[in-house]
Amino acid sequence: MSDLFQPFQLGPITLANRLVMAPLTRSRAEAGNVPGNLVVEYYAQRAGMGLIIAEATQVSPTAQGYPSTPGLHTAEQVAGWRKVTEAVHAKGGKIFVQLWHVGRMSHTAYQPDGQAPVAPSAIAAKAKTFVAGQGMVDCSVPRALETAEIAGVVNDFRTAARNAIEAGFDGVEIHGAHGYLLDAFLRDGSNHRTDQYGGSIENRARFLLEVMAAVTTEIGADRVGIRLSPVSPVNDSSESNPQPLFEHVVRELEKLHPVYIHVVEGYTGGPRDNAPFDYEALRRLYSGVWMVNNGYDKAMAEAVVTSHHGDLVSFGRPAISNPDLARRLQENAPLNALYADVGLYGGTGAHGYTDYPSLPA
Ligand code: 8OZ
Repeated sequence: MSDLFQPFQLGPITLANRLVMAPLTRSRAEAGNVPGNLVVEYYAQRAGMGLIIAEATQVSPTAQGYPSTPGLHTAEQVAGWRKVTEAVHAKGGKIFVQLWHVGRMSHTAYQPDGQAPVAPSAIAAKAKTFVAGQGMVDCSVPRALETAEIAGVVNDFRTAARNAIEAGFDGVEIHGAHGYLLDAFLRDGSNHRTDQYGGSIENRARFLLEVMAAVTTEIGADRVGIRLSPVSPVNDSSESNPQPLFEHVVRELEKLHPVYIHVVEGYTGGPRDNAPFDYEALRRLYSGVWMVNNGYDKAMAEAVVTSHHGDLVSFGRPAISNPDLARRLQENAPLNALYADVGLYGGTGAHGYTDYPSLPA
């Protein structure tokens, strides 16, 4: 049996195996962006994964950009998530939550008082989101965060991380990928600032590193991970020179030492070789746990763990369609395909969410 199905020590917690459910936006939160019983059932069904990373969860009201995404900034949201973590723990699973601020990947319809979303610079993402009653719409033109406002956003991440621990999560993953606020600050395509948060690589990385410093101080570095997507162009992300940028980020993360770094290799949900990038060079800069993602199957996962190019492997779409993915991989059982009639994010009910079959016991 390969190491893939052996226990793995992640900081203070022991994972049953090295298989991770990637964070996946599913838009099933109820009124007040509170996760309800359907969300409890969905995550409990998937507790056989060594680690679940619950879907991107907003740290504040301005952090939202899509319908029915959950939050961790109200007491009701904390109470809703507590039911999720209790159900996963009761089945022997472990669960982190991904904390995000969408930045410019938003629309005035989601913002308090219909204000403009916030971003490093007032440059609209050439991307779309979904607004009820309007369908797919262009992201709104954002306004640039004032320098003096940044500490407040850092504090929102700190508070949400504290709330996550209160809700019973084993830890948090900071969303530093996919063109959302922290990633948009990293990249020269979206960050045209002239203050200490723009210009040089050091300046563009400052906000993300301040968030990581605040959150690791608040709940302990061994309960904090981070996700990066060095060359993924999703959500209109662009960067003229990603290799030195991400090498700087990882070198600085080595000092803060979060419990893992989670890297999306290539184009999220698409080709792994869309742009040249030396992931091994990044990995060599980090002495902690390295989690890899994007298009892995069992053979690729075994190879990456055996060769020590990765410690943990996260799965997205297969974890949606297979509640018992870890068992199926271990037993070489066939995997369910995604249902053709429901989108990945669409729908409000159980279909395409909690109604994928498990193997008989
Ligand atoms: C797809 C739709 C909405 C959000 C990401 C959180 O890309 C997301 C997301 C993906 O990280």
